[in-house]
Amino acid sequence: MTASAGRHIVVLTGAGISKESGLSTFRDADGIWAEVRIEDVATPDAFARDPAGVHQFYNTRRRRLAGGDIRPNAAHVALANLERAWPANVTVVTQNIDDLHERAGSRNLVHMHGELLKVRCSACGAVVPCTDSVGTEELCGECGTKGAIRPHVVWFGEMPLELDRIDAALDACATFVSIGTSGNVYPAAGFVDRVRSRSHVHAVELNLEPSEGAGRFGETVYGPATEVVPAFVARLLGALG
Ligand code: BJW
Repeated sequence: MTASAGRHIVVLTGAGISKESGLSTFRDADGIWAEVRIEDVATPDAFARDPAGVHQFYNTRRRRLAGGDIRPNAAHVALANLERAWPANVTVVTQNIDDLHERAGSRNLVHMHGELLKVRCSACGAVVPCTDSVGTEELCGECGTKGAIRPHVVWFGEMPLELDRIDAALDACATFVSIGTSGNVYPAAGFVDRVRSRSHVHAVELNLEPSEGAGRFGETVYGPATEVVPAFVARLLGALG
């Protein structure tokens, strides 16, 4: 089965889609988890134990993302074009905390693991833009609390964001496309099972190599995102006639 006009599409993206923009993945041999331990930087306990160390980890990545050398690639652009041209909803659900989808032009976008270019106050919940380093003594501009500013990201053990919106999009889609994710992290890794429970949904994996859940997809295409994603989008839009 292939996607047809008038039917909603959900695209789940992971770190692999931003790899060719110069951002590291997590679980590849040269990935982030080969350099730092999850327990040291990506859990609430890590932040409670060593806020300065966790801030440093995100400050470095934030400054690089905001620095101007990292740009959306052909895969991000292709998805933005799909959203503009497809005659039904295209929802991009990204696990990535970079802003490359929005910079490419995607608008119907969910950042389920948060955003690197924002910080949040643990005291009042305010979420504010941030392109620079953050320290442990930072004052919240909204409530004035000192030392409660944290990265606006979802760590292990925390609830991903906008799950209701994601659930609604998954329940309404006719096509589910998973791009550049290893399928290791839940709940995102379970989205394919959720859509497959509706037998008419076409599930597609576009990745450099088969993911953990590759056998659960009805169609798989392997190669770099900058090649396979534009080709897949061209095929979808070409079928519109
Ligand atoms: C290319 C490419 C190219 C490379 N082109 N492709 C036991 C069983 C089941 C679940 C759990 C469990 N114990 C704990 C859990 C839950 C836990 C979890 O899943 N743990 C697993 C490790 C087992 N999950 C959570 O805690 C989540 N919250 C949660 O579950 O809440 C409770 C809940 C209950 C009920 C309903 C819903 C929720 C929170 C997870 C938070 C993840 N956070 C991170 C860090 C974010 C901030 C930061 O960036 O620092 O998110 S971890 C990290 O992994 C990051 C990513 O978004 C996430 C996924 O990684 P991704 O994107 O898949 O990257 P990689 O590196 O793994 O894969 C890259 C892929 O790209 C590879 O396949 C490459 O081949 C490919 N590739 N180059 C195309 N050029």
